[in-house]
Amino acid sequence: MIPFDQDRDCMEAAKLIESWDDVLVVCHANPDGDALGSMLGLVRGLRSMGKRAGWYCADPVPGKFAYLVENLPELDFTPAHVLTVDVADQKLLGDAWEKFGDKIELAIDHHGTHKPFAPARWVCGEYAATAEMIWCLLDMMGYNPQKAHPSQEDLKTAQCIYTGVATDTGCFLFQNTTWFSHMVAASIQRIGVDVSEINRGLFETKSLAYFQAERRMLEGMELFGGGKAAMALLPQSLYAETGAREDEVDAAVGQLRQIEGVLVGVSIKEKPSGEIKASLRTNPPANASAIAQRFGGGGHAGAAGCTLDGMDMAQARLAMMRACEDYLAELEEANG
Ligand SMILES: [Mn+2]
Repeated sequence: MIPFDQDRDCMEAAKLIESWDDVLVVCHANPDGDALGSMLGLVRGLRSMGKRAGWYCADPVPGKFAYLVENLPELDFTPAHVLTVDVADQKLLGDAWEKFGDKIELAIDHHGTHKPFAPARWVCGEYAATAEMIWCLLDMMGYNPQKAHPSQEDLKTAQCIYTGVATDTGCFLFQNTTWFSHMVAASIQRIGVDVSEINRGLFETKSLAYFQAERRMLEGMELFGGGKAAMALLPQSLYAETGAREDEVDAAVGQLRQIEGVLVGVSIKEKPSGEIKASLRTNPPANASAIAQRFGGGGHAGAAGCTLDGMDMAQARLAMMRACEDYLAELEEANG
């Protein structure tokens, strides 16, 4: 079942967790589908195996992911062991770092840019989603939902894992999608999870306010770098004036690289705190993470992000344009 010669790391992680009880699983702040799906899928799996397990995220679960957390209580015990899932850097933990940082024993993560903060780690950049690793881990620990009559709870666990894989692969469209992503999805569909219903909720249904925000975003979009890069600005006023939800608008950055000839799509977002964040989505051979790293950020080849410290929107726009143009020029040089 383990696809990337990681049997040992997976087994070590499984052994460690098997020896634990009263386990707390933590994901990163501002959680996405993979963070929540990995965390809640693991918690559900551990509970099915008779362990006391709870979860913590520094930020609330977005409404569109509410089904993942159904029937799962908030943390109602004092954890003895803590592990993190999908967390590439302790900075991303939010207040979970102050609350549980000294108790973290294990990190499971699929970010190639992972900055070690836990004493034990299973980190592998080959997996499209951390949820794929959790599916392997549960399998390794003897949790087998692929039985003939899965319980409602088994189906819920599988829904969590599917959500993680589907969101991090852009519904199996992104370049990070592997045969193993499809295999995990296939095994989940086989036990009876209605994936088309999940897909509709995650990828198709959008609020009317979102379409209004999208129209404004596209109106203000700029092409640069000889047509190889596209940028959109997402000021707080965009959310305030259209009523669109941040998580819906944030995902729109993916559209920029759909423009023919565009290798780098980037959005510059103003957070409520005034902090400026950039999200990058690239097509090969461009590497989003390589650009984000110039600003101390990181991520994956196709999707990455960074914070533009001490800049306002206008400064961030210029700095990011310059970084993208420099990067594209270097890329052109390297590829002849
Ligand atoms: Mn992830």
